[in-house]
Amino acid sequence: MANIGGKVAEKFRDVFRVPHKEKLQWFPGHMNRGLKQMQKHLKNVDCVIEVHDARIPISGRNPNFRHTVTGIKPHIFVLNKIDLADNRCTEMTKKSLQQEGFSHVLFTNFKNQQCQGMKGILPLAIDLINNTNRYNRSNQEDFAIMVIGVPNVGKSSLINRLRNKHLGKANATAVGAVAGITRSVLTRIKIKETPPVYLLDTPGVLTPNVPNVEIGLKLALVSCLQDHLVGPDVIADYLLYWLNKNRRFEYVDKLGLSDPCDDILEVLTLSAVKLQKTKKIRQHDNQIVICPDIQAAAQNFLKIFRSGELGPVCLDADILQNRTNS
Ligand SMILES: Nc1nc2c(ncn2[C@@H]2O[C@H](COP(=O)(O)OP(=O)(O)OP(=O)(O)O)[C@@H](O)[C@H]2O)c(=O)[nH]1
Ligand SMILES: [Mg+2]
Repeated sequence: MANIGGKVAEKFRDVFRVPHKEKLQWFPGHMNRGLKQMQKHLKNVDCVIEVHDARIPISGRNPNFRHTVTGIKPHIFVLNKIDLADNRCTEMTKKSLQQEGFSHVLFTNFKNQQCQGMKGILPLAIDLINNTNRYNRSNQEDFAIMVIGVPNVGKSSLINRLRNKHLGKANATAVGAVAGITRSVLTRIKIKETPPVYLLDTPGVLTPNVPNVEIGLKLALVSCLQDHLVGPDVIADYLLYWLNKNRRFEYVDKLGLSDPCDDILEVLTLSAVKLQKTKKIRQHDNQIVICPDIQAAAQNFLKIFRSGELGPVCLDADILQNRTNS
């Protein structure tokens, strides 16, 4: 037992083990189709904006983008949702991305109309396009920019925000809190009149070969994967593991617990009781018993994390530290 901030806690896990699941599956068919369509459209665009979640600046980016979609056209890397991300990692993130060859990196919050990073996107894109060879598009008066990234990172929000800002017009593409809202790659949306600028919305595309389970769990935790593909209870357990490992005990008060705890079943049971979330279960002898609703408690735990109530996070802080120290 260890004493942490006046609270007694058990020794926490060093490694996360996925219960019952050797391999997580997360590559729906529409993503493959999406990637192929994106490649096909590439010749009709002048610049690519890649959006990613600032809470996982390193993990989960699709390396296939590098080999297929980016690399030919000017590229802007946008790290979004900074309102939920730990800004102590910003400098390390910039340094690490520069080492990887990303020279145009912007940090954004599309929930905030005044966000400086958002204001910088279009001027930077126009500047990059004006300073590159547009080849087959040299005679085209309009600028076309493709917005790519893994699911649920804010690609459609970026398009809507820029359209609101530069054209004063309402949203033109659907936005939603679960992964996989945009399915079509053909949506060409005007966001500026002079010069005419069009943005191409695309479906979120994950890598089919996620190199390790932990990356998949981080993607799931920030909602780049739909919860049912991994299971809310497994994602909640990974969240508990990460919070304890990083000595982030805000969850203790938020869930109404008395102490930090590393046992997800215990945490979710206590939390379900506090929330008065119960469900009826029929037993072998046909008797109905009322039990704490573990899945509902898991969903609540994920919801408070995703809304930022447990504080800003960088799930890649350890990777960044290792990279920048080496
Ligand atoms: N907190 C926060 N939420 C954001 C931000 N930007 C977008 N969101 C939310 O993130 C969710 C996903 O946004 P979308 O714009 O639909 O993301 P997408 O990348 O187009 O998603 P898919 O089409 O499913 O691939 C929505 O609930 C948005 O309201 C941000 O900067 N901060
Ligand atoms: Mg979308």
